[in-house]
Amino acid sequence: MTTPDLFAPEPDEAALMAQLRQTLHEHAHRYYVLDAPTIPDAEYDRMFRQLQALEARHPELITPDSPTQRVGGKVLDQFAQVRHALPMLSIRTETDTQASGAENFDARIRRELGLTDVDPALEYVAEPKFDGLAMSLRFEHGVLVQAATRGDGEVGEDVTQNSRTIGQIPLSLPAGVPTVLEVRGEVYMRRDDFEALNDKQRSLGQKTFVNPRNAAAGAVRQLDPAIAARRPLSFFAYGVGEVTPPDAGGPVWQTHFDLLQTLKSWGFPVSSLVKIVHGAAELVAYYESIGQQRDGLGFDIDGVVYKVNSLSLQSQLGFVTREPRWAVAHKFPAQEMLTTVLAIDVQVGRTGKLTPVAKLAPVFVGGVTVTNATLHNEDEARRKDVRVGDTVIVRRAGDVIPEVVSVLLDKRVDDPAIFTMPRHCPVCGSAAVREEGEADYRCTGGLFCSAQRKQAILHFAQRRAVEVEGLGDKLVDQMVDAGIINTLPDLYRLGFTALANLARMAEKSAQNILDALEKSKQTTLPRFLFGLGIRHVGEATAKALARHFGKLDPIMDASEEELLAVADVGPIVAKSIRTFFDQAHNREVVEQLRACGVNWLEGEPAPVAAQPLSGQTFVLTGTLPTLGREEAKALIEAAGGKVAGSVSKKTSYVVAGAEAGSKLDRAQELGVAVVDEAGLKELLDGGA
Ligand code: D41
Repeated sequence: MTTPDLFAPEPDEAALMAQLRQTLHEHAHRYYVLDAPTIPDAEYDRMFRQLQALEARHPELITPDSPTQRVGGKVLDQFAQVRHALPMLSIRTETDTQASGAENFDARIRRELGLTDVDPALEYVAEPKFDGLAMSLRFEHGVLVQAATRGDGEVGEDVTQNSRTIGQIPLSLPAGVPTVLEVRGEVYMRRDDFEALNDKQRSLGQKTFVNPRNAAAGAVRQLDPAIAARRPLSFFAYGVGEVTPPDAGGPVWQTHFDLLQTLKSWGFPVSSLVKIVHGAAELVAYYESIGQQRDGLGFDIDGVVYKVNSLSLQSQLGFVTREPRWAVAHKFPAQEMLTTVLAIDVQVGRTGKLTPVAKLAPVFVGGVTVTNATLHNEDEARRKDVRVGDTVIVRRAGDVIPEVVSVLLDKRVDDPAIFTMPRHCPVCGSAAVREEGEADYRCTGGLFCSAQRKQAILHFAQRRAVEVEGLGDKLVDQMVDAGIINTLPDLYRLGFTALANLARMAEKSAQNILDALEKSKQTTLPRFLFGLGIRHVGEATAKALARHFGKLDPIMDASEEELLAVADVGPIVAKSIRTFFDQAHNREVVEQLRACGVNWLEGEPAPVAAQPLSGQTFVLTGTLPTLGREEAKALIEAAGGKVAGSVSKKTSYVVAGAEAGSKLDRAQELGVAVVDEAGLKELLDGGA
């Protein structure tokens, strides 16, 4: 790719404009589709402005595929209707959300093709079912001329202007493509883009969107293209409509998979999760595998789609009433369900934060049974106006905690009371206060509040802290309620009799708890620090503190300035650590824990100089030959590196082992370096 020299005398401005369009188009593709830009944004902007300036001088030379046309045109009062050249078919749904539901499809296809058990397995393409809205993009002579929503399949809405604002949709295609090409696919919004959009809406005091699909649909159907342009949308291609090959005959696809690969080569985003599979067993395996990856994908899918790969078999199978016989959508358990609110409780967290929680009639959503959904805080509960008895939509998508998205107001009966936040802690009765500028109410009871005490103990005993195996919330409730534990050190003063005397506590279990407590005494400094539950000190910060100071006492005595010298510690965290250790009772807890025998290996303060992996981020995928996952993570962190859960442009290395999954595909897509265990060890030794 060459950058045109804009300062050389250029008599033919039309040619220069064409060249700029082409260059900008290639960089936009690298940026939006491949996620691998090769020029700085500023350089792109410079060329973009240059083209804009030329177009201002020669409006007659503006082409519909010019990248300047992405930023939106005039505000519409309504969308024009468009008749699809070929109807947009709908897709038959297999609603059985068991993986074995896939067998029904294979059995039906084999029956319809007259195959018997002795015939070989059929070849299918399996795709994720993106949860967005279907769109048809019409290109004539390689230029995007029309985009339409699906509508009723025959007639949709003309959303051409808005589609041009979607960076992932090419405005023009390489030479040699069919003279007419309709590409069909799904417009969707990534979860991170959705969260960011909602955060922005909230901060502007505007209404938030219920889910990424609604936000995407709203953006596509936004009459003001300038607003549409500010909504971050993405696109995946999954099929074609009308295709008129150029005179030479052009590409003729034999299979659906070929078709998708060709679309990809022309610049359309095609998901790397699309796979060729054979027979029922592999369909089932695909359903299960995508189901497991679902939460971590970064965007919502509501199932998978199976398609017969061979186009000739597809035409042999044909369709019934607008549904092809050769494809089926196999749904996953829904991520949104209706249920009713039985009560609204207020829970007290470890730091005293009061959280309103809707107690729900049990409902199966996103693959689990949900009985609680957070209402976040008072403002959020009021905004959604959730009341006892209401019928609500609950959503559980990704790894996020279940949430009430909205109330079906027309299903509300009587006039239930509006939710108000209690002014006293529901557990200890201390005053609950909401500080100026904060969204949360907090119980002021501190460790006087048994809820906070219980949470503090659970936090300390959890696997990621000192780990007391078998000490769960039921047992902690019992111990605190029975008064045998008040503070953390009390844990290590428990006698066998006190434990065994608890209701439903067998002698064997009591001994197991004592053994687990004994074992937990031998810990590490980061685990201990994290376990103390200092506000804003999570695992990563605890590790950074331990690495920086080596020992506990200097941390307890460090000034805010000294704390600020630790990587990742900002003013809020520094202040919180200082405040914690300024409280005599907190220092007392630490001393008593040490006196009870809780210990760790103290180290030397880390040299400030660079560690081999400082500033680098790793993503682990698959099974490494000798190192366990936790081990690899610990080694990387000890060398100053970070371990992240998902691959992005910022990832330095993906460490791949056997059966590496989509993270490896993603790394390859983004051009992120991939190393194996041996490669990782070299890096750890400083051989980067
Ligand atoms: O991801 C999707 N939502 C998706 C939708 C997909 N991966 N493939 C699809 N394939 C088709 C056929 C088989 C008709 C070409 C579809 C849809 N249709 C579809 N989406 C909305 C209506 C139909």
